[in-house]
Amino acid sequence: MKNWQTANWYDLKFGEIRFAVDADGDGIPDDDPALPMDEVRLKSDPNSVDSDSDGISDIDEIRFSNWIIEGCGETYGGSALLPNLMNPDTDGDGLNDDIDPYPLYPFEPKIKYATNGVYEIASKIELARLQDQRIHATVFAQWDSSYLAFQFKMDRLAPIKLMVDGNADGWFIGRDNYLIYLRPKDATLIETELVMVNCSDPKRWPFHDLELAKKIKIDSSLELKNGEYVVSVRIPKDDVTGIELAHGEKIGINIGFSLAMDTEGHQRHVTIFEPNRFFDVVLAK
Ligand SMILES: [Ca+2]
Ligand SMILES: [Ca+2]
Ligand SMILES: [Ca+2]
Ligand SMILES: [Ca+2]
Repeated sequence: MKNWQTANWYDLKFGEIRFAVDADGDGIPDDDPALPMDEVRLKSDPNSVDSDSDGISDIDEIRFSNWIIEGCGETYGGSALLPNLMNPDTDGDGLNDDIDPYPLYPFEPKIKYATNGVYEIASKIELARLQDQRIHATVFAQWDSSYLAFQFKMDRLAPIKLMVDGNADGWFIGRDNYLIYLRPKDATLIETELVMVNCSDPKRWPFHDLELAKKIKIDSSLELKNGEYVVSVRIPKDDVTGIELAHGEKIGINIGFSLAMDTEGHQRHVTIFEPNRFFDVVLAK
């Protein structure tokens, strides 16, 4: 392919070339309902490549999101944020889009170190929040030298799916991919299932590594406190799989609450972040 002529990339084998008016030449057409996006629907300025003058071009702002609300087994929960080309601080968290690491999520992608160990509930720091008509949940997270800990406070009992990509290098890369199901059995009993997705060797199939999962002990608990359900989970440090607990480590997470079945009887999860997408957080001291 390296000898392929550049012009050949544009040589369509099917379909037809369509011309659209793009006054500012930024790649977003002015107004063409036959195309997936245009400046009219985005409410952006057809004569400016950076409609809100925040330093990020319109075309780059569109790429903040994958534009999917209903994903594969997952639905974006709460009031999903889509790029707003006319607002320099799309998520309204005080950080302008050009310096905000996640312009569509109004929280800091950081997990703070727990000076007194992760058992100290009072020092748990809020990471994310889901305000959905189906569930209100707050996620806390912290770490110490032995554990990465998450806590979920919910107004109703719901099974939780927590995905952790230990090295934030991709779900189908490495042996660092933790799929943790937390299933409440009654008001104070929770069942934990760990699935290790081991993609360290492309020849192994299926990726689910039962032997590896057996070696890892995930602690979890469920309490009913002041009318809220509190699920706590601890993932032990593991240099082999990739849960290295140190300042500056990056970890990918995806969190969903199982609230309904789809038409084929599979559980669907309402997610805090965009469906089927990881949110990278940094361990910080
Ligand atoms: Ca344009
Ligand atoms: Ca902009
Ligand atoms: Ca912001
Ligand atoms: Ca990975």
